[in-house]
Amino acid sequence: MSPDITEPRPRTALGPGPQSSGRPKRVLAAEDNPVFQSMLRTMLTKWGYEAVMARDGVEAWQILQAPDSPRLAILDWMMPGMDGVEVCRRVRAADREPYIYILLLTARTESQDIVEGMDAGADDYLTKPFNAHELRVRLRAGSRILDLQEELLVAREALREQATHDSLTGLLNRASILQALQNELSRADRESQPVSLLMVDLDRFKNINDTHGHLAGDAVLREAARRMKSAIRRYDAIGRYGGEEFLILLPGCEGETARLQAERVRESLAASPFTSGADSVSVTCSIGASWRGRPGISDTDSLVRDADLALYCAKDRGRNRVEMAAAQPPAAGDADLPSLALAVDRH
Ligand code: GH3
Ligand code: MG
Ligand code: MG
Ligand code: MG
Repeated sequence: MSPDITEPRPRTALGPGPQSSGRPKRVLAAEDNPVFQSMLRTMLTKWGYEAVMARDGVEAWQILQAPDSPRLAILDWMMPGMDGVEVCRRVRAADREPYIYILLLTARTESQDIVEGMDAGADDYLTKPFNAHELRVRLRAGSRILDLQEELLVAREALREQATHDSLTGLLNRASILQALQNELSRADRESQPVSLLMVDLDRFKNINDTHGHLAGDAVLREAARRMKSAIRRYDAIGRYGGEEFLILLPGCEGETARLQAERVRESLAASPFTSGADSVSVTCSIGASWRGRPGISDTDSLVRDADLALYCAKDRGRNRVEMAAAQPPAAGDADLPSLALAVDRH
């Protein structure tokens, strides 16, 4: 049953003041009339909000465009420069996240006016002169909606993270790293830049599982992911391609630069043993690198296939090493040849 909002009520009945992550919630109050302005400021502060005041619509719109603007706004309808309804329209047209909850204050009581205000995107309205308790409970209702929306955004972000990342290592998952490669190739086309791809496979990883158990194997995968991630540049991308296989994208790299980068990744694992409790395990990896020059014709599939072939050679030649595939020739007619192939540079 809803409480009678016109009745005075003890302060404690409304619980603690409105907070957002430990700070008082900020409320924008846009009002041109100095008497209403100071009333609003006093009430908001008393109710535990942080009041952010605007004297007209232009100022309100400026405040609401800032990235960290208040998410609750009380807008007077009639204001010089830009009225509250226009501010509403602009906020909704900007369609920003997180949502801004707008309460319109109006002296108008005609239902067609109310419809116009709500149509412009207001969430609620109060007619002047308004009852303080009513404003207070309506702000609380708005605040609850914003809290719910924040929970939804957090849940959506968690789902996105789950769908795009590998749960064991926290790296991009297979679909995402392949998508990143696809995006990078399109960008490289536009900017006429080379791209390299490393396929990394841990050496004799089955032995690690067999000797130390699967949990230790999992810990090795996590630590290997962490080390490789620290070994690459900020704008490179790394993902888990399969069990103990990883893909690393190196935008802007070709030939020797890619090989040096691959050596750095290899070294990051081989440099020191992995320790877990009393156990100490030496972990190495083999890396196959493919690259596309500028202009290049190779697509995602051919780069992956070529890196895979080069990786196979690295395994064949003793593991804990890097092998480069030759760059694909730029001639369009050669695109389908399984060429690449087999030309693996010796280092
Ligand atoms: P190579 O040097 O030729 O790559 O030998 P390898 O033992 O690393 O290769 P193989 O393909 O024979 O074995 C890979 C092993 O990785 C087998 C599989 O059980 C293990 N593996 C795959 N995913 C996971 C995982 O998520 N956790 C653990 N602990 N092991 C995994
Ligand atoms: Mg006014
Ligand atoms: Mg493997
Ligand atoms: Mg392996």
